[in-house]
Amino acid sequence: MPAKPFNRGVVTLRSMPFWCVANPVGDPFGGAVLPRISSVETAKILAWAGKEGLIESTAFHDDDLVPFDPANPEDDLDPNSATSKTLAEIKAILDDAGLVVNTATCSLHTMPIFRAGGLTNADPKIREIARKKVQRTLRIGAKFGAKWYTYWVARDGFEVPPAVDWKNNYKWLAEGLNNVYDYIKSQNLNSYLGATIEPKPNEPRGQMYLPTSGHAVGFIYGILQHPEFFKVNPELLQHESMALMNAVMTLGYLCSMDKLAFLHFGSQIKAQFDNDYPPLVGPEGLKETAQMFWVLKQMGWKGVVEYDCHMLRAEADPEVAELRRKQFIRNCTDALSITLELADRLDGLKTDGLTFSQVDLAATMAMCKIDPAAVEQVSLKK
Ligand code: XLS
Ligand code: MG
Repeated sequence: MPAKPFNRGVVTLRSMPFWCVANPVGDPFGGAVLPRISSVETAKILAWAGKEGLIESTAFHDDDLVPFDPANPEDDLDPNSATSKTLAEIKAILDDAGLVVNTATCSLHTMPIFRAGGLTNADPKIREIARKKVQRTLRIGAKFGAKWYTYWVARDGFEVPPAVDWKNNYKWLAEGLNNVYDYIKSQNLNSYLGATIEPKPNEPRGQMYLPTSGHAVGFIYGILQHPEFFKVNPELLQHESMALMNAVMTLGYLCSMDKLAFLHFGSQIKAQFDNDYPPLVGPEGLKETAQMFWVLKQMGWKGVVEYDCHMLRAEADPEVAELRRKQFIRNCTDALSITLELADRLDGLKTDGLTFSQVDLAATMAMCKIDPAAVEQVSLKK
């Protein structure tokens, strides 16, 4: 039962990843609030959302679906393995709901062996395990028809600059990503349109090697063997807001470079840790979020919006965990609809002869559907 594409404004598909729905919402100061659910149970909630018309797509880390054993990195090639059986069960659930897979990403952050990095780990044995884990993720993604492979910087970063092998760390990273290209091509994993880099300034490491979209684009053109194959998936507002940057600029820049693959979408208080609030939730960012979708329309971009966030820990209730998980998906989708409506209201904004401040006020009135005549009457009364 293939779902109808969303195709509203710049958004072709709405994607909800496994990890966002399954998230038991712990934080560094307190443990998980919600009960953990299996990958099959998560797939069922996603299938529900697909049938409700809330999403058309999903995404996963390899570990979100099946565990990885470094001693048996090719278990997915054995059709009788527990891994293959679980993957087949999940695929049947997603197919029945018509959900397509936007991106597959390899978790190089959860297992303690990757604590000092995955693709850039100074230990060649760990880099080799990471390489095999990435290849297995690529095969798993291909089984689901994934369109992209995503490399999120994860633990490829540092806390102690003099302890970093600066002559080699970016070479190792390039080797890891060149391997993604070579493996996709050599194995004919033809569902992939390309691979993406997801930058982030910090967290979980003190500093990350590709902190911003600008760093990612520079890295793609500067060192990768196949720059045409790699794009960027920024996470906005979160990742660039953590470093006090503006999401509208990031999108304008990535579109101008033809390097915007898809969006990770959520909300963020500027300069804080990675809040991962659902879109439009939280005390700030309304204008910036609406303007993000306005600029995408100006730039003629169309593509997938993938939520990458989680419910607020404060509202997670273990007594009604499934209900909260479903409400979370609905909230994200409602927030996207609200955002698209707000962005549409900025269409045709007249800026000629206005100062920058007047443009901002006019945009705010248009976005909030405030009649300029009513505002004038109020100010004249004073
Ligand atoms: C973390 C990232 C992560 C990636 C996928 O901050 O957003 O969730 O999107 O590994
Ligand atoms: Mg993300």
